[in-house]
Amino acid sequence: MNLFTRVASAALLVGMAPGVLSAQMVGATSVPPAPAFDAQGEPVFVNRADVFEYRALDSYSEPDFVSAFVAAGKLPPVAERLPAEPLVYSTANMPDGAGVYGDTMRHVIGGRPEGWNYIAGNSQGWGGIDIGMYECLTRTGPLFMINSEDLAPMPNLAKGWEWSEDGMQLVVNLIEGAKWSDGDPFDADDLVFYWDHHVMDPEITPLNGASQDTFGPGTTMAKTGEFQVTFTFTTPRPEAVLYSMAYGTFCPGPSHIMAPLHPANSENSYEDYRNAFPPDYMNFPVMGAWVPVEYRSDDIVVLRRNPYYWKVDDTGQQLPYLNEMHYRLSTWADRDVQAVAGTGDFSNLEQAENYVESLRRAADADSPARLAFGPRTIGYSMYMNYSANGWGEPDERRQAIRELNRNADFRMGVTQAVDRVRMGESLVKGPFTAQYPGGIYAGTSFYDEGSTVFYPYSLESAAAHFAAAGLADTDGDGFLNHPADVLGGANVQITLLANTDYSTDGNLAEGVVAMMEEAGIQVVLNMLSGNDLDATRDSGRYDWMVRRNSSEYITVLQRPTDLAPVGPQTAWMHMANDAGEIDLMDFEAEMVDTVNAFIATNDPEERAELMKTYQRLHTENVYSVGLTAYPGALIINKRFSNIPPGAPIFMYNWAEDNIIRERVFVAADAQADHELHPGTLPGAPGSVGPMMAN
Ligand code: BQZ
Ligand code: CA
Repeated sequence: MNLFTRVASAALLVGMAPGVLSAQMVGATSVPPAPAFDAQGEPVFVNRADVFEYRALDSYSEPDFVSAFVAAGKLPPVAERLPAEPLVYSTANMPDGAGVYGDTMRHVIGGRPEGWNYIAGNSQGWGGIDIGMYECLTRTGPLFMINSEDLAPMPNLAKGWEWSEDGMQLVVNLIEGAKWSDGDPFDADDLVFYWDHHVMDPEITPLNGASQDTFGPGTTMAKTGEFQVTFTFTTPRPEAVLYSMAYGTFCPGPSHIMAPLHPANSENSYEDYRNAFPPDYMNFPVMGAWVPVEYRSDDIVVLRRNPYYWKVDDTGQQLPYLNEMHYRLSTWADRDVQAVAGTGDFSNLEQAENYVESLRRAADADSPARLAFGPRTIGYSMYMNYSANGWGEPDERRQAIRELNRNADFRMGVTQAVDRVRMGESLVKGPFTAQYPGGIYAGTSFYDEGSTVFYPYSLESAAAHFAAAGLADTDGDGFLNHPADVLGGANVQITLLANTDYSTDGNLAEGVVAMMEEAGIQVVLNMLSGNDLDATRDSGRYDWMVRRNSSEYITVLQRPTDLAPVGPQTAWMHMANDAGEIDLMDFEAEMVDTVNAFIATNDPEERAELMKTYQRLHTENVYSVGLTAYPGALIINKRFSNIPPGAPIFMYNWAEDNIIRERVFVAADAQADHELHPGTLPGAPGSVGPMMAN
């Protein structure tokens, strides 16, 4: 019996049949309207082909200092370093036209590199470092500026693709003749190594979590040419899968360096392999525009331009324009501070507590940085661990909580104990935050208000639902107890996992603790740093988790497999046990069917209808407890050119992808000498530091 049949509601709302409610219970209402907040700056909408195409140019050029390496015989001429038909960016589509070489973008990040083995699950510390190093088959970050009638993933390492007549196969043609940053050829073998020994290897979870289910249950991939692979699906033409071939889930590694160290080809354990390229292993071969040449622990990662980068502008200049990339290893809050102060160059202003101060500083006429708010796409939810059949070997206490999490009345009590107005105002006052019930965000293309069920804040109703869930404060200490036959009738005690790298996550988690205490539920905080949090989450060692949501609730098309437990290892809050069994609740099974149907269809109307069904299932059953949603702002130093107007900090991907950094430049008269290794290029894989021309 799901929540739906128990909850009476204003019938006008979503046409639900009124259910049975006890006197004190308060039923569903419509979502309170969010305060109006207009994004600053609108994108200039174009078609994908207006941005770039693949073709041969008559001649190519490179920075003068790179020509010195060619003259010294250390590098082949630029034409030989490029593919036959490089990716050619149209300068007409560049906001400030063709760029000039030089200068650096100084990022500040709050994560820390574990190593360069991205496809075996190493984190590089986020903040754009992985986005710039590991390029993927398709690209979706820049889709924020693509006309809706042309909306589909952009080509990238995959220059084109075609569906078989029956739609069961997809032939993907790779760029031909491109090279890794150490000169080794990029080809289909790199994709086979990634797919066979990472996506399909149950012992390995690539960073951003690609598994076979990411590409559709039962999907296979085979090499069908030196620069061609063919996917075979179990349902016809799942075009959404092309989004999964973008950043995060299909960004192959350099198999010539990695395959010999994989457990399949060596005595290495999986742990040895995962850690085979530690952060001080320099010049790790990449397809990205910049290569790591220096690493100082807790200080900085420095990258230099990749001399084999396979993209040019239509005047023939090999990209990138910027010679160097910095990632200062600090905190996320410091990223905001340094960006507005001008000692850093870039920030996604996403911690609402920093808005007022950042706005004040940026409003200054001589502020070094531009600050522009985008759409309300930063949002937080609380997720409950629903796995009650053994995932992560829970002890008796954890098991009791997981069973409570699966109780519809318990979830209803929790969500109605959350005062979302107070939650938002605890971060920042003003028109920023909206009351967010969970699921797809208001204002995004698949959102439907009529399908969104909102349960208003009511401690009285929460208490009634907790009572209906069998909880009572039997020892009178103010906290609800389990029934006598569960844990000896002890107090309910819940651990709440949250990310200590962001003050926002901590503030929201503390808000949950305080509001649950008011409702008589004891919650204990477990604050962990990003890398440790991910490991704890993926091993199931938590009861509840505060999470900043990703693109699945904004664009839906990016990461739809994150919307429901469609596979045994795809939903962080509901994983299968060691036997591979996943104990879905009825409404979860309905959500899974809805998401799979969404992935399997290309019909816009069908997709819209399926997402209405999904949104109703998610919100009426309280699949997650939405907390708050608010707009982010992009802060970029004013010396940079070619920043696309209206670039959101997060939509299909983060702004580090969206602004197309390989096209960004600094005009000659605005260049600052921030380069730490001027005149150098990345050296051989594993060698220390950058290479000099002579
Ligand atoms: C942006 C982003 C670029 C990951 C990360 C970090 C990890 C999560 C998420 C964001 C950081 C910045 O987000 O907060 O503004 O620069 O890196 O990747 O939160 O802990 O696992 O999903 O992207
Ligand atoms: Ca008690």
